[in-house]
Amino acid sequence: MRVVTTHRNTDLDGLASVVAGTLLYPGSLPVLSKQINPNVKFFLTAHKRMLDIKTADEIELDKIEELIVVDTNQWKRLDGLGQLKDKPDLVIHLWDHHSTQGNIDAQWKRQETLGANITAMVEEMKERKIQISPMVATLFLAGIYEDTGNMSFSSTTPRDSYAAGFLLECKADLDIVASLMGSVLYSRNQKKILFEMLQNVKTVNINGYSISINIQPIDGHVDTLAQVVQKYSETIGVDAAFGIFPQKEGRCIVIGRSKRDGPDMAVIMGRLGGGGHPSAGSALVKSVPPQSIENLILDLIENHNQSSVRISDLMSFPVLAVSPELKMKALRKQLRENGFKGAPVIEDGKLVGMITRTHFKKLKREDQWDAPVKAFMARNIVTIEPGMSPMQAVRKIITKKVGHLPVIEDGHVIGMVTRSDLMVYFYDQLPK
Ligand SMILES: [Mn+2]
Repeated sequence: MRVVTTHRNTDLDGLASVVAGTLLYPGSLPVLSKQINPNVKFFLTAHKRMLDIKTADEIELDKIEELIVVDTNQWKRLDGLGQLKDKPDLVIHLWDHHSTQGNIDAQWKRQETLGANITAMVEEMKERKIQISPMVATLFLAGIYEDTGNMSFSSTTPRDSYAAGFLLECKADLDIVASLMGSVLYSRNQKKILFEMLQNVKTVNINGYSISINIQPIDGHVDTLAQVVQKYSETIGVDAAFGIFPQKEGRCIVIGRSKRDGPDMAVIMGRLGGGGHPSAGSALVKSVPPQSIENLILDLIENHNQSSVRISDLMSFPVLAVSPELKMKALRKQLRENGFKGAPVIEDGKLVGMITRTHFKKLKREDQWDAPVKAFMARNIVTIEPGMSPMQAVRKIITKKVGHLPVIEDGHVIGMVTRSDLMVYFYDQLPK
């Protein structure tokens, strides 16, 4: 017997990959976990007799000779099939898009870092000219959209987009995809937990990230806590949100969500024994008190060496700092001589304003060039720390409507980042 299966808490990418598995491996039996996400449940209910899917307890495990695992590479994420781990001469094929190493030893595998796992399988079906029906194309497209956040997560690759285009050619129905995406249905239990979490919000600031960790004991079964944490994170608007959910047996479910430039969830959850993607991850932690898990997470964020670019890499320094009493005439000369566009204004070691060449437009009469800098400088100064990310700087520039961000460390201006610096970084070009 040939079985194709995926991870518990099955999402649309997981279901799509299982269905693709049945098409790529003819005669294989699709087996799903009993724990499936509400939108997967919704899809399966709507398409009842079209997909004949079993759970592990409905089949005879010792008859399985070939196992096709999709969208995960970890035994513990398979529901009811873990005992196959030690079955001799079981043939395993693996399709996965997670960047973290797993423990499923496959004879054949295709593991590539993609936005969605189904992307690689769609490519293979296209290559082999396997017919994709509109219904199946719709499910596949929903899988890609869900795992890539409608193509907006930074994990999205060009291949995900090409696969989505191909699925539209196969007549995927965007109305159904949209209703699957929009219909996150919260159960009473989920709402109750979300409500309790929102009543106990605390946030901390680490390395320029706003972080919220919420410990919320749960009793009995709760549908997809990941959706609760997602909603929590969106509602309070932090760079990263964690839910630690202690259960009765001394176990904690830990779920994390991170913005695109936030802390790497794959790394953090990996250290907790779980896994995930840069923006989403989870772990099941046994016999560690929730408070210790919280401290561990804070430690990991604090000490994790960011491999990505930080403001300290982009900023220009040294900066030309000027006194508020400096005459505008002298300032103009100094800026011109040093090739600077602006300068922080410092009084008694304190940053009191910003003066830039754009402020020169405010000067209407010639004698105003004899006035001091403080008469024209901007007083709403928005600063940034050297450890912050370029995207955090962009957000400040947009929301606070400034063009220059003095970089502050230990109360001192150590550099300057401008809108132009950021445009060069993101697009390799200056703004027009
Ligand atoms: Mn996936």
